[in-house]
Parts: sequence; structure tokens; C-alpha cells
Amino acid sequence: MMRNILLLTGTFFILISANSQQLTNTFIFSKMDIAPQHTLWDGNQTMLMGFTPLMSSPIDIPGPTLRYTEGDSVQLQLRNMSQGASHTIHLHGLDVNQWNDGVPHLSWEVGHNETKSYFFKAPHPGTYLYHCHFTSSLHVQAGMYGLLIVDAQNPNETWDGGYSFHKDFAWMTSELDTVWHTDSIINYPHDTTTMVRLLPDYNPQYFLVNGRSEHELVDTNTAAIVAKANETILLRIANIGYYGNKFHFPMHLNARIISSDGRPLPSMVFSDTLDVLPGERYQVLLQGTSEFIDSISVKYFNLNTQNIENTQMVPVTISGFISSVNENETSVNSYIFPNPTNKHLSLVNVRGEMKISDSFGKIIFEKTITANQENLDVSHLSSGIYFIKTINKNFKFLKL
Ligand SMILES: [Cu+2]
Repeated sequence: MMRNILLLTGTFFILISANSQQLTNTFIFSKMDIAPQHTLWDGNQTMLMGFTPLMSSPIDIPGPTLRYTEGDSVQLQLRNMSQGASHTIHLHGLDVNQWNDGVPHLSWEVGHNETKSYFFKAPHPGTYLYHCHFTSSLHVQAGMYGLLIVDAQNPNETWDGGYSFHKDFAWMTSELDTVWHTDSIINYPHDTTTMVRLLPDYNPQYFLVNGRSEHELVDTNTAAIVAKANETILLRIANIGYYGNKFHFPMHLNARIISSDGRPLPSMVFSDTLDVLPGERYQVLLQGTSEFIDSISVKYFNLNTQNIENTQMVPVTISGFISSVNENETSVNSYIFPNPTNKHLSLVNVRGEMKISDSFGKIIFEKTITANQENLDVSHLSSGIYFIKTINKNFKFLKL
């Protein structure tokens, strides 16, 4: 009898679902720079701590986007290659159990040279983020964050029975204070028993969309949106910074806010502005019905003072179904950005002789452009309206 009881208690049952979903294994590394090697938009370099897809990959911000389909069974492995610091992966906003949610004092952490796994079943299609939750105020600012996207079974639908879209773009916003990225803070010996660190006041000098700023945002691989008229765009937004963001969508993009923090809103909200606080995620549908070039502005406001400290502009190009190239133009996609500007002006697909004149017609600058993108420093120009004349196209640009 005793033997039977022992046998019974030693038996485990597993349930195999007939509707089996995909098994996904993701492996990421946590690393720490030992010298400044991440280049910012102005050429300055800084050190990062972060997540990388390969052992050999340099640290970038954000870390790799983790993308799954609803119902996937996920094993997320973290190999800690940082110099002494423990790390976790907190799946911010995702419905997973506490043991697999990467909050160190509620479960466990991954120590130096250790590899451990998080297990979860990807729930609720939507936009999420992940970040290290070990001394998080420092490790998040250091760069330990990334996007997590759960697609619906139909990848062109926001969720089962939700809105359909043609293409999606994901923007993760943050800031960077290089003082927090110095050797004495990031590369500090991480002894968890004695670690009492006094962090300096947070005064970011860099304001980021997908880890980039200023003219870097013109690149479609970074953030810029390019679509055709009447295509429905799903814009995924996640803020992992310590500032709030005010988004402004040009009126002719017909912005509709459809979800907040991974859950559908009861009904869509038509609005050309959206405030996104730290940790929040939103999904917005955009649809340009005619051809235009404009930009979505992101204003970064200090939560203590409510003051807007920086504005980044991300270009949006909506092209017509039928190419309407003017016979005097070589390309419909030549444009200048941002406009108006106060510092830097990027000229995209503007080749050949280029002249800038002031409002009196006096030429103040001329150059032959050979690259696809030319970045001009216009910070020395006083406020006003200027004209850029090229062989094929004339632009009016406004200096703030
Ligand atoms: Cu960490």
C-alpha cells in the first residue's frame, strides 16, 4: 500500500493540447561596455549596458525586439556576460506569472556568467516592453531595455476581431544622460551587499526615438514612416524614458488611438495629440488619404517641472498610388527635414548644385551634393525664411 502511494505521488501528468502552438526559443546576452563605443547623433560616444542578440554584437539601444505570435510558448534565455552585475528581464505589461516576470525580489536574478530561462505563453496581442529590473533606475537608463511585440494569429490584424492594417512601425522613446554612463557609475564594482549608490540628478542631453535622434530619424530603418496613400499604418509606441512624451500627429494622418498598455480601448479615440508617460504603451492607426511629406513631433517633458526640454521630428512620407512625378523633378521622394528647424537640416535625395538664399534673394550658401542624404548645420543662421534652390526642385525652409 505504502509503495502504491509513493508511486502515485511520483506520477506527473502533462496535458498536450490538440491545438498546439509554436515553440519559440530566444537567446539574448546582457553586456556592459568597458569603454565608450556607442556613437550618438552628434558624434559623441558613450558607454552602455544592454541586451544583445549575439555574444559578438555591440550593445545598441533599444536591445533586440522580442516578437512572438499570440499563444506561442516561449523560452527566453538570458546569458549574463556583464562585469559582475546581476540582471533580469522584466516583461513589462505582459500577463506572465510572477516567477517568470523578472522582478528580482519576487523571483530570481541572473548572476554574472549565469544562463537562466523565463518561460511564458505569449498572451494578448499588442505592444509591450522589457527591461532589466535589477537596480532598475540605473540599469534601464544604462540601456537595458527593448520592445516586445505580440502579433495576433492574423499578423495584419491588431487582435482577433480587431482592426486590420497594412504595415506597422514601432517607436520606443527614451532619453540619455551621459553623466550616468560614466565609468564610475556604469562600470562600478557591483557588490549587491554593499552597493549604495548616490546617482546624480537626471539631466538628459539626448532625446531618443528607437535610440536615435535628429537627422538619424530620417532613415526608414530607424524611425521614418513611408507608406502609400490609403494604406493603414499601425504605429506602436512605448516610452521607457523618465520623461513624458507629447506626440503630435499631422491632421492629414487621421490618427486614431486604439489601444493602451496592451489592451484595446472600448472605442477608438480620434486625436492628433497623445501623451505617453514612462512605461506606457499605445497603438495608433494612421492613414494618409493623399500624397504628402510631413513629420510627427515628439516633445519630451520633465515630469517634475512639466517643461518641454526637447522636440524630435520623425518624417512621414505618404506617396500616391500612381507616381505623380513632375517632369521637372527627378524624384518624388526628395525632401528637406525637419522643416522648420533650429539646428540641423537634412536634404534627402537632393543631388547636384544647391543654393540657399535668404528672403532678399541673397545667396548665403552653395554646394554640390553627391550623397543621398546631406546634413547641414544651420544653427548659425538667424530666425527667418530661407529658400533652397536645386536643379530640379525648390524648397522654402523656415528657421525657428
Ligand atoms: Cu541589469
